[in-house]
Order: sequence, then C-alpha cells, then structure tokens
Amino acid sequence: MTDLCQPDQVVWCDGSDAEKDALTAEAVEKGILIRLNQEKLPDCYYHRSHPNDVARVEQSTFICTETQGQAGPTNNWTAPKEMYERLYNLARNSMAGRTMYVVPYLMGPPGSPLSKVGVELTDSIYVVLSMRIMTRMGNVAWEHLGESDDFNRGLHCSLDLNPERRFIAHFPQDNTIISVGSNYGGNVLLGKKCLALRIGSYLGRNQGWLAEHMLILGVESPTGQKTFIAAAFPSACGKTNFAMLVPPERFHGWKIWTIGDDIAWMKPGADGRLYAINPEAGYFGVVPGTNFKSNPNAMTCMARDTIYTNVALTPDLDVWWEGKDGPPPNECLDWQGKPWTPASKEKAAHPNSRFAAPMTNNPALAPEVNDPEGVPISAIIFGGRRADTLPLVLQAFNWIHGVYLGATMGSEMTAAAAGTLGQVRRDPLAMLPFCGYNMGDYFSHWLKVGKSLKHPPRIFNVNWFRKDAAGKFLWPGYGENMRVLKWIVDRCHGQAEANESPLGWLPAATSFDLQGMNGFPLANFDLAQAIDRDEWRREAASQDELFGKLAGQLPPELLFQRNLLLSRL
Ligand code: GTP
Ligand code: SPV
Ligand code: MN
Repeated sequence: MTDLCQPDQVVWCDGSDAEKDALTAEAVEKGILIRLNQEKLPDCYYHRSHPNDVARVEQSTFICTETQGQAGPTNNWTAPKEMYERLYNLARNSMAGRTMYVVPYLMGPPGSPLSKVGVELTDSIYVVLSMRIMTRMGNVAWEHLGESDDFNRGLHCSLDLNPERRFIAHFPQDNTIISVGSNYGGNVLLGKKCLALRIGSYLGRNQGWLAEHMLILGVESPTGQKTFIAAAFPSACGKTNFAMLVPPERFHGWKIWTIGDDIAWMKPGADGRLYAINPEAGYFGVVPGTNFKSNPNAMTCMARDTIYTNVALTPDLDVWWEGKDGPPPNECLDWQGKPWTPASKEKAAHPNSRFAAPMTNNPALAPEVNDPEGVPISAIIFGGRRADTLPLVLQAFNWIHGVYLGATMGSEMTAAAAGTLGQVRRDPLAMLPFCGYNMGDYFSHWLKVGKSLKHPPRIFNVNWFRKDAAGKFLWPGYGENMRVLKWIVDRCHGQAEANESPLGWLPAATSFDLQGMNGFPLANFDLAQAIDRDEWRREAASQDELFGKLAGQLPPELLFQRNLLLSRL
C-alpha cells in the first residue's frame, strides 16, 4: 500500500497517551482540530468536516462480491476486480506529501472469541484520533491477533473530498475495505459500519453468528435481577438515547446499564441462549436534541475527552447545538464556520452533528461490557420512526413472526444519511444500509439462528414517534420509555398480561404502568396503541415492493407470515 499511495512517511500507531498528545497538537497546529475551552470541556476538541461530507453516502457504498446475486438487490455492486482497479487508480500517489498512519484496532473485548482485529491505513489524523476513541486501538490489537493473519485490511485515502471520487467499497470475500474521498464518520471509521456491520454480517452468516445495528442494555430491577436486551432502530431513531435511559421517579430502584449504543455481535451459547458483545469502545452519537433532560448520561460522556464534529462554536470556545440546555448564544459560528445569531434561519449545528466519546465516560456503563463471553439476551426489540400505523409496543407471537416484523420495518429517513428526509422506506432490521450480502439470505440466516436456539429471545416492536392529528408526538419518549421496557422485561419473565391482536400481543391495561406521568393525557396511550385495519392492509400491500425485489431469495416463511397477518386483519 505504501508503494501504491506513496506517503512521505509511515507512522505505526500504538494507542499510547503520548502519541495521542502529539497527534492532537499536530491536528490543532494544522487547523484540523480546534482546542475547546479546557476549563469547561477538558480534553475536548472541535472539528468541521467539508460541507459536502457530513453523513454516510449510501449511493457511494458498494458490496463487491464475486457475483451480483451475493450482494443482492438492496446493495450497490461492482465486480471486485473492476472496483480494485478503480480505487487503486484513485489511491495511486494520493498520500504524496502526507503521512500514512497504520492503525491496528480490536473490535470487541480482548480475549473474546467474538472479537476481530482490523488494521486501517489512513492519511487523516481526525480518523486516527476518532478510531482511538471508538475502538480498542494499538498494541492490544496485535496481542489479540498473535501469529494469525485473520484481520480486516482497511485503506482510507482522503483525496480531495470531491463527492464524485467518493467510494466506500467492501470486499467481503477478501475481508478488505477501501474508502476514498470522504473524511466523515461512518464512511471512514472503518471499524464501525464497514467492518462491524457490512463485513461482520457476511462473516457472521458463514460462521453462525449475527452482526446487528443494535444497542445492548441491561435492566436491573430493585431486587438486583438483570435482564439484557438488544434493540435495532434505524440511524438517528433513538438507540443511543434508549441505551443510556434514566428511569423516571416512578421507577425508583430500577437501573439501566449500557453495554453498547449502536452495534451488537451475537452468537448462540452452549446453554442455548443468544449472547451479545458490543464490538465498540466509544460512542459516535447524534448531538442535536441532547440535553440533561433527554439524555444526561450522554451529556456526561461528552463533557470531556470528546471530539465534536459539525456543532456550533461559541466565542468562548464552548459548543452549542439546537436542543442544548439553556438559551442559545447571542452569537456563534455555525457548523460551517459562518457567523450565526438566534435570528438566523439556518441551523447552527448540522442535524447530523456528532460527538465521539469513550464509553468509559458513561456513568451507566455496564460492568459486563468487557466480558469476553458477552451477555445473554432475553429480548430483541425492533423499532421504526413512524408518524402513523405502528403502535407504541407489541410482542411478536414467536421467532418467525418476530423476524417478519423486523424484515418489514418501515421508517422515515433521517439526516444520518444523505437522501430524502422524512420519506418512509423499508429498513429491514435497521440493516438496509449495512447488510453485507443478499437481504433474502440474511432473513434466512435469522430464521436459522432462531431454530438453533433452545431459549430464543422474545421479539418486540416499538415506535416512539407516532403523532397525533396536530403532528405532536403521542408518547413523551426518552426516560418514559422505561415503562415500555418494564413491560417487555415482565413479559420475558412471564409476569405481565397481554391481549392478542392481529399484529401481535398488546399490553393489557392492568400490566402497563402509566402512573406518575405528570401531564400525560392517558387517552394518548390508547391513541398510541390504536390499530387501524385499513392502514395495516395498506402497510401489508406496500411490503410487496421489498418482497418482490428479493423474490428468488425471500424465505417462504415471511410470505406465510404476511398472509397470516392479512387473514387476522
Ligand atoms: P445513530 O447513531 O445514527 O445510529 O442513531 P441512534 O439510533 O443512536 O439515535 P439517537 O439516540 O441519537 O436519537 C436520534 C434522534 O432521535 C435524536 O434527535 C433524539 O433526540 C431523538 N429521540 C431519541 N429517543 C426519542 C424518543 O423516545 N422520542 C422522541 N420523540 N425522539 C427521540
Ligand atoms: C448511523 O448512521 O447509523 C451512525 C452514524 O451510527 S455513522 O457512524 O456515521 O454511520
Ligand atoms: Mn448507527
């Protein structure tokens, strides 16, 4: 790769504090990072990405398998030979005058049979410093690798950030990733979406495990019983918030522990249960809307040791964003560095502005996060962002029905990816942008894993985002989601009643706790749970588009499930 990219020098990163200090100083000197007010925000830095490079780019993301059928109709595909040639041509000499950093990193706890090693070659200091937060970077990776050559090969070349020359290409059969022309989050922190999900899902299918776009949390009851839950919501639909939930007053004595906020690797254990690890070591979280009321733990995470990207910068080198506690600053610089005042029409922070903070800053970090065996999962939750149709919570009748609920998830598009905001699209298991192989085969893999489990997790569907006729959220969300979680935990332990509906099991009035919700009109709960049969007939019909696309590879079980739904309706 040095012959190809021709860097002026090569630096092997060891992950040490001294190295971090030196790279940070260099980044500040070069204007890549701005040192924030160290009294208010110790060890925090500020970064602006190029205005055309602020989110994942799905149209430039490719799965390069031998045949197009292996990548399937939901992925962009180019033959590996052709893509290697195109990207090597772009990478050729692209690091002349620059430094190539060799970043060894470990995804998952040291010593875990589920953990994987990657090596990312990059010419971006921002990437190195972010990888140091998001992964276990440095010698720990070489130690895990030992004499093996089983590691992911990653190459990242910033180029000139021209979107025409931006490609995020995956070669699952070679365990290789090449990303060029971007310097933004999910496009370039190769351990995250590229390795942990796209390559990971491909490896998982071949090796009998699951790589999922899921948070993992532990619910501890007042008696000390711990129940672990994984939940898949599409990008910017509430995973970080749910993973760090602080229970309301009513749930005194209950405690939520975070294992992970974005990615789960899960494998059947010898006892017939499904075990999960979080492969990451940090959070790359959405900033706007985060405050001490909505997510106090995230606020604590990003109070130190954090890299902020594309938020607003105040004159005293503090950060600001829409939805932060307190009044807006009288003046500041917006995410593009332009002067901003409260009278400005544009947003000060980009809607997809992010913080990168180490998980060890999280006051609710679960002690099990470093357990090499992972945690046993009792429930899996699928959730979408839907203004209508989908109730607040329901439980699947069984695993196959649950996979059908996941496979047919619809969600409004968010700022996490370049595209049309607000448009509802099918985002199966929140993996549409992240499944590294044929989506139909992915559904089959889920059915197969379920069959292999003696004690499969119960499966649930949630929707925090249903709205009333005036366009207001029916459910207050955030900490109050504890009420939904409590019902789910109770169901897992056979302690809550449910009523059968055409869609699945719904909470019985007696089993769902609505007490102590100050100012919440109880009728809103019924509206949030309402099932409109006509809406659901339309919903089932609109699943044709995805099912038709996957035709040859779609497991028949899912078609049967849809027919059963229609007959129940
Ligand atoms: P990615 O990092 O892109 O994968 O996103 P995520 O799934 O972790 O989403 P996150 O928790 O960052 O939330 C995204 C947006 O949804 C933020 O603007 C939140 O304020 C909002 N949000 C989160 N939870 C709730 C909720 O319960 N109700 C409502 N109405 N909004 C929520
Ligand atoms: C997402 O888009 O789902 C994210 C942010 O978690 S990124 O890392 O950019 O993919
Ligand atoms: Mn995500």
